[in-house]
Amino acid sequence: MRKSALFATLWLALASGPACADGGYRLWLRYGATTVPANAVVVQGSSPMLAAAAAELRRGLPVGAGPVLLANAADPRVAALRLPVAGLGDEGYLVRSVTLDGRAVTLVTAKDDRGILYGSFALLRHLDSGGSAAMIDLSSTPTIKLRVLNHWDNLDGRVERGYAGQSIWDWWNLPDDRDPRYFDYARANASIGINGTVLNNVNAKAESLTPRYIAKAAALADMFRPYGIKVYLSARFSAPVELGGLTTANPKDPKVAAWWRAKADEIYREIPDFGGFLVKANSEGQPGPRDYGASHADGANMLAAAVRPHGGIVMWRAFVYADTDPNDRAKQAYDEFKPLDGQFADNVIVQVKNGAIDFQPREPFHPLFGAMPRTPLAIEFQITKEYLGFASHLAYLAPLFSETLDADTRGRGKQVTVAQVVGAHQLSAMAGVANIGSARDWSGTTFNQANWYAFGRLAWDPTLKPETIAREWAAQTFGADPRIVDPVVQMMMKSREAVVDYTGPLGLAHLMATGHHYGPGPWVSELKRPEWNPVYYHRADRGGIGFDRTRTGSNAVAQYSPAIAKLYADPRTTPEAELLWFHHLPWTYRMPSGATLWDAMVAHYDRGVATVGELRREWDALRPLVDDERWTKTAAMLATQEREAIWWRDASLAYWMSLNQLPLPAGARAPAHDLAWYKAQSFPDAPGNP
Ligand code: GCV
Repeated sequence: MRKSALFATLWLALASGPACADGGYRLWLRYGATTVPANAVVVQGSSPMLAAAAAELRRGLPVGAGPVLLANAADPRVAALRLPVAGLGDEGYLVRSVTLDGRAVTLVTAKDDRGILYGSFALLRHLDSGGSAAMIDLSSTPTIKLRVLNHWDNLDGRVERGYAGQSIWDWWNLPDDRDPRYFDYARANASIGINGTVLNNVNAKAESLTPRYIAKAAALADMFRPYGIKVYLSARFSAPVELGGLTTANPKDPKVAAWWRAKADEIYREIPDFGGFLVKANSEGQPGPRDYGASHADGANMLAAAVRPHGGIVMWRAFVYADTDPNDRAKQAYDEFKPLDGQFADNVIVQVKNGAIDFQPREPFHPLFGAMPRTPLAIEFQITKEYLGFASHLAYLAPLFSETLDADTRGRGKQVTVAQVVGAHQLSAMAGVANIGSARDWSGTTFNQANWYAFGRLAWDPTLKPETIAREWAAQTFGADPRIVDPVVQMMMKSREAVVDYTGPLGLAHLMATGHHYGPGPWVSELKRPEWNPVYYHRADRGGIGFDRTRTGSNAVAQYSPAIAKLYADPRTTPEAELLWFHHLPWTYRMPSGATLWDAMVAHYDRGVATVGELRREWDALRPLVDDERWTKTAAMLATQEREAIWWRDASLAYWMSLNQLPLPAGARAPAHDLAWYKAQSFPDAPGNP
């Protein structure tokens, strides 16, 4: 057997079978116990980042592997090989099997140290997902510049919409306690190309900008730096009043601007490569420039001026809506931001959620994508599953992410995808609301780790296919054995659609219970702000269901390009999956299948529940191939999911039937309880509440 084939076989054997238990702590970086000798990895040059890359290879390369050479593309020996490195951009890498001085070597090269770091992880990913050790040829450059996690972590340790324990930042004991977990966090993020992290909640406390907290953030920044990860902070707009004793936070007041400049200088003295600020302003009670009659651009530009001398940026969120605005909530961000196109400083990026409401299991892409050509737009996804079953439902989110990234913003014939809009500017970013917490397995269960992984991989390359990502994640997480990888990928690929089916099919959205957003509450109608009530979104009554966003309704369709607006204006050309997002239709409306809308809805609810039953059976069959700890926890999670999928279906159907007075289609099971029973369920202690 050739050395390379022997090496691959040995690697597969070590990586397959029930891997030793660690409660999921090692994520997808589950290297074997034996490390290669130090001289199996040779580094040309020296820097903390190169040292981190080499250490990772020594930790992760399979026994017998090597030699691996890490060297800059400008190194004379590398240059002499005349490799195709000219096209590599910042952070891009080339990993090649080459012959150097008569010896076979795996070369990891790039134009910068970051590229070498990412190339090293790419090599490990390749080998760990069953790739051959012979004739390696990997090359990639990221298309999105800033690939950033947003932690909604509060300074008291709670995580808003976090379902995996407390915050991983032990704020109290920082900066002294440099928990090794921070180092593993950095490794995991670097392995998927994430290069920034916002440490604190967008519902920010001004205290995070005090010297005490800046020192804590600086300690984290020191640990993350060798892994290419910059630290950012969410900034509370009223901090000049709360911390600086000023009487105003008006962005047009020179004293306010001076306060922020001094604050930025102070931060950069402690964290020289500080990334900048993330701001949630005039949204859900947060302060902002609108409090002073100034625009979002005025507010963002004032902060941008403060960080500009240091090379920092401002990520300014477009997630704004107000109960004082009688317009459709889905239209409000566009109405507020579109007129500001071209008015933002060039170190501001406007951060837009994937859809116009709020991280629902399915939303059409946000109409701002494609509508602000002169402004860099970051896309924000939620990795934590506030509306998709918290940590206890299996919902693989790459299909959701890709659905938005691949959406055409122009309409037939002139395709410009959301991903292309996001990547169109020098400053480009993708943000993901983290699902990371103090839980031993970081994300609540093993399958939730896949969403963190998928976010990073898609931020690096938005054209990657969800199935490809699932396959590489499954192989690294469970071993590159097709007996487990194939069924796991199959489970993942149908999981998100199942959640859509049992929570809100055919374009329904925002049907969850109050506050914690856990479980069904489509009947909720008594909350103070109209747009906090599910009835606002589904508008169901005796006659029909759905939100009319066409010309006869809110006309939100007009915010899309003319070709897309035309498609959405007609229920016959609206994608079935988004039907009730755009149209209010009679329960008896005939679907293309010939079924009535009501019968089709019931079929979706039933399909969702049935799919979760399949997931359980498929996981049961994998018991011999997964270590007990991870298998048992996932089995328990799937049992919860099945019970709750039935709850969602039954509660929703009981409520719809109370309105439409229609019988269930033949063969459909009646809800287990009456509507009053479902309405009486209460979970004030559900996790993740702010
Ligand atoms: C951080 C939703 C969530 C809030 C979150 C908000 C946001 O409304 O429920 O918890 O606040 O989005 O994205 O700012």
